Amino acid sequence: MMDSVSPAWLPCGRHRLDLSFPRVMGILNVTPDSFSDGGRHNARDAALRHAERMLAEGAAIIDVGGESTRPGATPVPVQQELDRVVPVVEALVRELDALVSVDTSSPEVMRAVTQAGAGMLNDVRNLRREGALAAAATSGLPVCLMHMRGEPTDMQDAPHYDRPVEEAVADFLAARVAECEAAGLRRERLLLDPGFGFAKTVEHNLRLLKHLDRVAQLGLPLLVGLSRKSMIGKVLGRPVEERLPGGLALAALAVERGARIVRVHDVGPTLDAINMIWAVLREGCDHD
Ligand code: 7PJ
Repeated sequence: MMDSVSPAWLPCGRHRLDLSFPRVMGILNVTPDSFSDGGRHNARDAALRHAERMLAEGAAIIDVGGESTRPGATPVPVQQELDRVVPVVEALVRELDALVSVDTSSPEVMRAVTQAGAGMLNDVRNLRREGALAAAATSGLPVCLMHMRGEPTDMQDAPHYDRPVEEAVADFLAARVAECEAAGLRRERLLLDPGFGFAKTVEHNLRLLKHLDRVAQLGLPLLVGLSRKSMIGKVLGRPVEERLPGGLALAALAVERGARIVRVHDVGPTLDAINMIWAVLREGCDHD
């Protein structure tokens, strides 16, 4: 299972990302409630400082998001998303030389952040928005395709799968990869994400993680986002600020099941957890 991922090096604009071992993607939300310590300039500086801290803790990628995709959230107008995201991407690239991923579904934002020096696109709507496939194809950047049904506004309305969720997710992603390839996106540029918490019940999420190897079998690098999610809250009865231990357990399990990028809020503790797990998984491999 550990060697099913290819290739080891993912070209990401001016950066190359080594995926021969698991990496951490640090979450940088630039929605107004994220760094609400004053005016716009302060918010930008606070975002930069936070990114700097995550990079110092070992994040390989900074994932910038200007649209809340929490269950029930409504989409933001494109101009607002551009105003939030583009200056932060520019600053991260210029001042920190960071490998920046952008969490967006909008083709306008994809084009603008590509210009601004982003190295990866991350779309929770798997390029379903009008024009997104074409924008992603022209960007030349790697793209993370995440499984979600419906929209954040309605995705948690009694999600149901006729087949086991991991089968449904794996088949959906396989079909989406084929559609992306037909639109000119090379397979080598795609990453997959089962979309924990998106159009899924707690039981779906637990089952999906248990059988994550089913999605890993598709042979593309696997990204997972589990950090602070409500499945941890529901199983452990913890509020969002007390979900780190549960999140570390899930991150470690995801890596054991084949994940290569773990998208988290708490970079340092997550790296300790996955590096420790990795040392065990790797044991003996160098001498085989
Ligand atoms: C995910 C994401 C995820 C990917 C969000 C949150 C909600 N992108 N963006 N995977 N989640 N690829 O962080 O709780 O799971 S926003």
